[in-house]
Amino acid sequence: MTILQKSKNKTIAIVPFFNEKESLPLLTSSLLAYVDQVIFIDDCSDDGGSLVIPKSEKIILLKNDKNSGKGFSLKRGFKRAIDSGAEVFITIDSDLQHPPEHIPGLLTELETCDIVIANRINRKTMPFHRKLSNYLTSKLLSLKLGTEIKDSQCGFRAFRVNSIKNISWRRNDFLAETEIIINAVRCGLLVGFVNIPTIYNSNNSKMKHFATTIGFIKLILSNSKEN
Ligand SMILES: Nc1nc2c(ncn2[C@@H]2O[C@H](COP(=O)(O)OP(=O)(O)OP(=O)(O)O)[C@@H](O)[C@H]2O)c(=O)[nH]1
Ligand SMILES: [Mg+2]
Repeated sequence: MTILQKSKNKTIAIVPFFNEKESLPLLTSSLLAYVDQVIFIDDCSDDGGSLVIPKSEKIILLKNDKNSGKGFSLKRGFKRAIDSGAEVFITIDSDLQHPPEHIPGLLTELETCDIVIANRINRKTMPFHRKLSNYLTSKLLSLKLGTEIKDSQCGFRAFRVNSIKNISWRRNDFLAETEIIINAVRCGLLVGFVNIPTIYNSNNSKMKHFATTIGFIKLILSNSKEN
């Protein structure tokens, strides 16, 4: 597949964002080289981020009434993408940590899987607490599910719509991305991984690190069938 060649299936990128005004123009133009449409979900940003998103028939902008979390925004994005006839979704963070030029690689891997998650390698630039959190939660999740989950927290993912459309999740925050993996694997879906570089170009993380890591661990250790 050449770099600008798109998947033959209708592919929609789903981009939840909160206060990412600086990143959105470059992200938008890069994404449109690889996908048919982009759905942005503005989670009540107060930096005017929605205003820098270009108006185009290839762009859908949804706005939450109040800050409702990444998991809630992903739910809205998934629903809208299904309604728009997507056959493949790409989820990608809006802070330029996930290079869109890796989308063709994710789509190639998706030919033999239901979900593909980008696996950040060479994590030298990742802050120590993020490295530790990612390492611990990925190891614990792999043990729980009996299959290797190389990067449980990475939000750069590709999904086959037919496989994922019946997978639901309860969390509305960052934990949703872990819950999606648990529910998908328990439903027999196949998860693949594609290596991408680790990019930390600024220190603007919005995650409450300690509380979120404890939340990930509690979710993974929970025995509830719904988790
Ligand atoms: N919808 C929504 N998205 C959010 C919220 N907070 C952050 N995001 C988005 O979720 C993505 C990831 O947020 P980050 O804070 O960078 O979290 P992360 O990438 O897991 O953490 P780092 O490794 O520290 O960068 C970014 O695209 C954010 O804009 C929120 O409250 N609601
Ligand atoms: Mg980030």
